Amino acid sequence: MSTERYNHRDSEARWQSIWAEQKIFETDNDDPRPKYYVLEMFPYPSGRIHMGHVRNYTMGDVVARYKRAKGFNVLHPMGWDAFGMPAENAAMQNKVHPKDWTYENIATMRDQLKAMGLSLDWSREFATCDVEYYHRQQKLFLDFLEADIVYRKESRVNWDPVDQTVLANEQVIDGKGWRSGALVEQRDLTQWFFKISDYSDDLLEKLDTLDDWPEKVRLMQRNWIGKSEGLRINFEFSHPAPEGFDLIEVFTTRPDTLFGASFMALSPEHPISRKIAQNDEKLSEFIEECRRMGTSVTALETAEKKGYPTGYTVKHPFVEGKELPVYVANFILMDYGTGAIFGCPAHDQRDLDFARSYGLTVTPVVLPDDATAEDFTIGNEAFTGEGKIFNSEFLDGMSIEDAKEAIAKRLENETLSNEPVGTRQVNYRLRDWGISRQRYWGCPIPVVHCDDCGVVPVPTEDLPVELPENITFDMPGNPLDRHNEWLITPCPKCGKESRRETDTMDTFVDSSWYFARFTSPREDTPTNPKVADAWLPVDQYIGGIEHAILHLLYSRFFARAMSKTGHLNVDEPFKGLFTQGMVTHETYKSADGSWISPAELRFEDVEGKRKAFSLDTNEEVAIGGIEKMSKSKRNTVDPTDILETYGADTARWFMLSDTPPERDLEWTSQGAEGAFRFIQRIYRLFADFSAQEFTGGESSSSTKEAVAIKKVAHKAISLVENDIEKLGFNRAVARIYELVNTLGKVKLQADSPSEVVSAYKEALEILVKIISPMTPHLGEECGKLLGIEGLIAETDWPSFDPSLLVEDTITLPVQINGKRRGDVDIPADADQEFIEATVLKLDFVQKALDGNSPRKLIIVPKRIVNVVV
Ligand code: ANZ
Ligand code: ZN
Repeated sequence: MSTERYNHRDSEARWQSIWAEQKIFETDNDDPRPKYYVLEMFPYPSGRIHMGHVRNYTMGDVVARYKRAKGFNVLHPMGWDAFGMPAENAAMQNKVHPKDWTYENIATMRDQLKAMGLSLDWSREFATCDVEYYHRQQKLFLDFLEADIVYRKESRVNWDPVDQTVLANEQVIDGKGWRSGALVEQRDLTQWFFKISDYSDDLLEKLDTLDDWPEKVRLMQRNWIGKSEGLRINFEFSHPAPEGFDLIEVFTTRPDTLFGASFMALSPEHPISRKIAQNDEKLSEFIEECRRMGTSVTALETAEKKGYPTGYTVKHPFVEGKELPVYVANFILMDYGTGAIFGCPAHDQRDLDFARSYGLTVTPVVLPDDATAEDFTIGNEAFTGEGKIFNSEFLDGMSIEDAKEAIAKRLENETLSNEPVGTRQVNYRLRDWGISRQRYWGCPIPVVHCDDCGVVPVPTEDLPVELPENITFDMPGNPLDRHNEWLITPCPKCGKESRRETDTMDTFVDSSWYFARFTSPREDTPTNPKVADAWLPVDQYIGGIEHAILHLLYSRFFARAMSKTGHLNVDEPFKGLFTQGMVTHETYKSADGSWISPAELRFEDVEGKRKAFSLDTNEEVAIGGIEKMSKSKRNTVDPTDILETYGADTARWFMLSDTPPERDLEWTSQGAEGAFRFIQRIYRLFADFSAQEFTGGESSSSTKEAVAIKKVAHKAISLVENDIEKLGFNRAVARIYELVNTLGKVKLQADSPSEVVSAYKEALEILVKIISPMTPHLGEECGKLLGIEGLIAETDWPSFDPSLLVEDTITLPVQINGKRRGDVDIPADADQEFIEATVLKLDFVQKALDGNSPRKLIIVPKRIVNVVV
């Protein structure tokens, strides 16, 4: 028998170049077969791929190869999300041009991905920093501008004084810049915005149609969009009122608590606050202090609730003579609702914290069902649950819902200064998307600023506005601002000297439409709408949960905006979404507390316990918890090392084995070795078979044996197919183990019956096809051993014979007087008489009968047998 080992080093590179030469993964847009678009979130070219990429792309590749084998025209492209700050940081630190840094990283990572044997259409590859790509993105921007989906407005921004850039709220952590760690300041800047809020309702409603998305992600998006239905209520100032203002308008989702109101609060940026501050220096100072604190949601939630009493009061709309003091408070946002609230401390935690600090009344107006009006008090926790309204005149006894409706009805019909007192309003938390970034390495916004004409779009025929290459990073700030040669340009309208916009676009813009560009990546226009519509939506999108909110929401918005401007005709870009778990690894810590990488350790069993020792000092090192692979904890494993030591198929196989794909997967070297051995085992099945000569024997049991082999193999097809369709890769792997184990037990010899030999060969032909999506190089190699013509990567998925899937025996539980005592195996087609006779012969039944005949014998076909004695 052959003892030849599978040599992944030779095999993998060889098959990769054959696939590439024959261009078998290049996809033709005109192919008439049904389409299937599978996409993994494209990587940021940070330098090298990590194990998370390996897991992500392996999953996508299994789907792509499987769907191809199932007869689909599969689109499976790859590209690079290549703009962004790390390239600029590298430029500043290492004096390398962001462009060179980026393209060098891309070259390295492309080679790494190619070594994984992914069935990608590399002919469609692009990077978002390619001029050809951002040229078309600029065209989209201009079309959005014309369609009124883009606008400029002055807005308060989080300003990172070190990185000299605007930060999104999510990039401000504890008041500091997420990257620089510098204390964030507030600035007013004129910024470009996409009107995503126009689509709030649609983005929310269509979530219900995305059945192939994880519910978790849909929920996160729902919360992010944050629809709330409420009431705007006008309160009238008592006299005196601030000059020019008679009313304060608030937005509330709890008008039912109106009788529990004990104060009013205005945002520091509210026009009334500013008006009052004109004559109140202390208030001015307070407003200034709030401004420094920042507007990020987290900053507001964690900061102490602070307020400034303006001295003004407003009248309660229902209670004669009741006046509510007006505060300016740091926890009221200007860009939500109306920037003003009425506070009801008993039923809102922030209001309660505020009321306790400022000694304001706390009157409960919702009574929990298990409390009595006499005993119910509010301590340090607001009551936000269900109950009946009390202490509220005409609302008393109502449910919260009914009270909301009653208040809305009353206030809608009253007026103050010719305005309705109450107006129903739906509010969304979702804000317009500020896309301006004061950075060099991004897509330039294609407009110029002319003193005479104002903002003038760059004409389409003058696109692209290319990034200048001769820039320097020796000063902080945006190099575009000081690049006069690039900056100064004639106004497209009047020809006068004007200045280019120096803001570039948020990199989330780049990743919001790349999936559409892949459908015709070399087109002069952003898309070829016909082609894009034929491919979209992406059938299966795979990526990390960290993109569950922004990236997916922005892409969904882009699909709508691109549809409105004629570039597409779909709303939802991703039909199926799958978010894979992370890759984790043990951590190791030396005595001095520093993290140690697994590559610097050797492991040994000491008295039955696994211990780690430093290769360097031989000292024992503590084995710590299993955590997400990260550079800081030094528990990463370099995919290149793995690919070299074990090969791509082993890495792929391990990534798919054991752990359900949505869960975190722990990478262990034992696991990798196990996968490696399994690959060898599969190879040996094929090598041994192909090395053997068969002389064609016969035996009486050969038909039975042959059918048994066929059954296991055909069942494996059906199960693996079903598992891959559901992305249950770990289950598919388990089925393949079973098949391989069964085949391993069949010992073929030269004179083995021909029937058995051919059944075995058929099983191997099946095996080679069902392992190939997961271990494609091994598949090709084994296919060759079997003498299969052509490439397995181009072979159809095997079809199973349904008659072979029928179970021939079934197991029935047997009860004695209603208690289960054992089982009986009977042929699936056995009749009542046969079952009765078989059951009565069972040992435990005979014992229970003790020589008597049963009083009754009940057979529920295919379910259960009960013997009554
Ligand atoms: C009175 C009230 C009583 C409220 C009560 C809540 C509980 P959502 O659901 O997120 O829309 N609010 C309104 N505008 C605000 C702003 N600009 N800054 C900070 N808070 C604001 O939340 C709506 C509730 O948040 C509103 O309902 C308002 O407080 C507050 F027992 O009004 B409520
Ligand atoms: Zn002009």
